[in-house]
Amino acid sequence: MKPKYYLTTAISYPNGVPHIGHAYEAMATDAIARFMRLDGNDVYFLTGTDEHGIKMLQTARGLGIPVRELAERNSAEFRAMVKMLGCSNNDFIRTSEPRHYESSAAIWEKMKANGDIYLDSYAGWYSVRDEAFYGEDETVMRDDVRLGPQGTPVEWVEEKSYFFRLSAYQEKLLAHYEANPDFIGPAERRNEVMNFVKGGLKDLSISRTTFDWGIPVPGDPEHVMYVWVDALTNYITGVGFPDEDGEMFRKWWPADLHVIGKDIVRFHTVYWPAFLMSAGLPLPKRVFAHGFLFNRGEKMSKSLGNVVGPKDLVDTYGLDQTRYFFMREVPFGQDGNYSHEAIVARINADLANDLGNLAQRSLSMIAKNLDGVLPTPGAFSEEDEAMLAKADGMLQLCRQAIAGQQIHAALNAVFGVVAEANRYFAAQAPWALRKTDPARMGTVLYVTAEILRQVAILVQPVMPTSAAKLLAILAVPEDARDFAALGPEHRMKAGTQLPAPEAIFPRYEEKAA
Ligand code: ME8
Repeated sequence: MKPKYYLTTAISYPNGVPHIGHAYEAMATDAIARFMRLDGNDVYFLTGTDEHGIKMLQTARGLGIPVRELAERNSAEFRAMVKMLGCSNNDFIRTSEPRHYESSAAIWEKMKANGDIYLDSYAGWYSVRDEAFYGEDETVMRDDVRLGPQGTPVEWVEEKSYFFRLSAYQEKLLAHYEANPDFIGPAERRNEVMNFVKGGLKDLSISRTTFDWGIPVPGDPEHVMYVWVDALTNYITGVGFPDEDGEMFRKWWPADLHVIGKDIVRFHTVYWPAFLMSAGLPLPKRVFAHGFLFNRGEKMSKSLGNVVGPKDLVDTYGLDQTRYFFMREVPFGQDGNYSHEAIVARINADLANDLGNLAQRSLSMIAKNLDGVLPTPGAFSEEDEAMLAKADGMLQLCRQAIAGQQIHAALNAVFGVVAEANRYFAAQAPWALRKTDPARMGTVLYVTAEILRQVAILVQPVMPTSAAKLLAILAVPEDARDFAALGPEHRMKAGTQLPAPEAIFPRYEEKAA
């Protein structure tokens, strides 16, 4: 039986079309999902859209269309985006689906049955952009506008509301963070959350009565649930809740990993675990917050006019190139920048020069000089052994990196070996051995091909299409492309006929003005 691994992205608000931040999270989570699958896990990967709440309603009003239509239209855009990005998600959940209404009502009932929900009235600050309640002490005045901690405007809200007894979970949450040091990553985020919780938790308003775009509160349809109660619940709806005894739920819950952005850490590491504790359900094993992406250092926003759509990037640079750039360039968990220059530099230096040329030069030598037949290596020299050992060592480094969601570190390990292999190839100079020592030339080409094989297997999670092409020209059978095929026991078979090599990673050439 394979171990199971359930991971999710945040579900996006479809109040607009997807932007690079959304694409980034989807690509990264997909890379982790693919890595875990190739490493022998049974993986379930969920993404989707978060369709309720006042933000959606206000946007629809502004556009003069029914909110359902806005949700329909933009949810389809998100679905198309994850497909366009080559994501391997198993499901795409929409919070407007009947299964989710049923699930949200069920978790509400459980929290209520546990004595954690009571009726009162709320008076306080609310940020529509963040869909979040803030304490007055968390807000500041700037130019006559009151702003919340994320810099978004807040408004005064006063209405009848159900509350969740969050205050009762302060000690339990702290105990959970202490006992499970890996629950929140990266470490800075964990510290922030622990300080926030140590500062004291107030009960949380969890229903609204001034609009009706949401899931009705069971038994009191005058109220709709606060959008975050229903949003977070998507993670259990997606695996069959409320059918707790069902195969889906028993197999997949608790989630192994929630991938989210740093702006929604509090919801995922304070509210969500408290709701689950209250409902008597197991907690996710880990929540990892990535950073924000900025276009040349500026925060992306429609008003700044510097939003580049995910599709523009993919059309301009290619899908695998785009995925590679973001995964390699931005340490996962930190903020990052992107620009045309930075993307082109990565494509040309890492992909076209380092990996592409190594493949092209070595495989075309096999094609030209050996009729495309992988040569039988002679005895390995010290340099050969050292090079092969580095290639064999990549999996361990990648596993360590991915265990902590350090996707960039996994790529660094692999591309470090590619750089090493280029130095090896240049130093061994197989082209010079062609006349003087053809057997030695064969050994060098064999070693290089074997390194390419392992590199190609390990870059599949980030560049699935290009890796498949590289594996095809190395004649690696489709059933020998997972991580079980890495390492010395699975070396390439000498005598294999390789197909004609083709260039895998073209250089990016600037279009003439
Ligand atoms: O927060 N760079 O939805 P959302 C990187 N519906 N990541 C970014 C980003 C940027 N510039 N902008 C946004 C929500 N994100 C809720 C989530 S989950 C139960 C409910 C990330 O559409 C953001 O951090 O505003 C979040 O993880 C995701 O995109 C969706 O953001």
